[in-house]
This record gives sequence, C-alpha cells and structure tokens, in this order.
Amino acid sequence: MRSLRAAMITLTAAATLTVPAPAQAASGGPTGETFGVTTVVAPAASWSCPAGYFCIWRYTNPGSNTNRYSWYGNDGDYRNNHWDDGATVDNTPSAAWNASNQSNVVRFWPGVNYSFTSAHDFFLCLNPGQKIPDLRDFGLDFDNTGSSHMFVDQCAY
Ligand SMILES: [Ca+2]
Repeated sequence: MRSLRAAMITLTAAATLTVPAPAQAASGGPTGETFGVTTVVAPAASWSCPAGYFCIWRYTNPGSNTNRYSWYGNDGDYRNNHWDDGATVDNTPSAAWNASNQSNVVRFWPGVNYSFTSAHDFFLCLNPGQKIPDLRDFGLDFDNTGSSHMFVDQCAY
C-alpha cells in the first residue's frame, strides 16, 4: 500500500473582523432618505402607587415599579400572594406606600390575619399618601416583616 504522507492541515482561525452592518431602513419605513435622529430620554426612574391602592416593594429604595405588589383593599394573608418568580410575598416587603384616596390609614401587620409576632409586637400605620422607601427606617426594622394589611379610619384600635 502506498504510503501517504499525511498532510497536516492547520486551519488558522479566521481573523474575526467586525464589519459594520450597513444601515438599513426600518422595515416598512421610507427608504432613501436621511433621517434626523431623535434621542428619547426616558424619564428618571421613579416609583409610584395607583390611587386607592396599598403598594409594597420587594426591595428597599425601589426607584421604579419593578417588584411592586399592590392591593385595592385589605389582605389578611400574604402567604398566597406571589412575586413573578413564585416566591411568596409574605415577610418580604421592604418598602410601602399607602395611596388611599379615601383618607384611610393602612395598618401594616407583621403577622398574618392582622396579628403581631414575637419579633414585632406592633403594626406600622401609614397615613394616606405616606410612603416608606425603606422599612428599616425609624429604628423599627420592619423590613421583610409585613404579612397583612387593612385600610381603616384611624391608626388606634
Ligand atoms: Ca393574600
């Protein structure tokens, strides 16, 4: 058998060139014209809560409405409320906003069914329009604690 010299073929890696893609008109748009460029600057991110709602956020100092959960009414048990990833809302609120448009305060409870817990023998009371971007504030350390809330006429009960 004839001996063949194996030819070693070394494939050199092709140089990677970055070639700018030719500018293309938007599909369906006019072509052959030069367009002015309009830069749309998004407004500074901000957080908000719809009128009439009680809103909580998963993380402190939200700055946007990402990871916001809101209710138009009372909820005595956050265990059956879930974030997008499936995690329970219970014991996760880190910011809160009472957007009541009926002059109601919100009692924000550490336990389900409007109860206290061994770690927190108090509830927070948010006045109408009051927002708390960081529930660690006020020395209350209410971060990751809220489990139920109700709209009521007054804080005292
Ligand atoms: Ca619930």
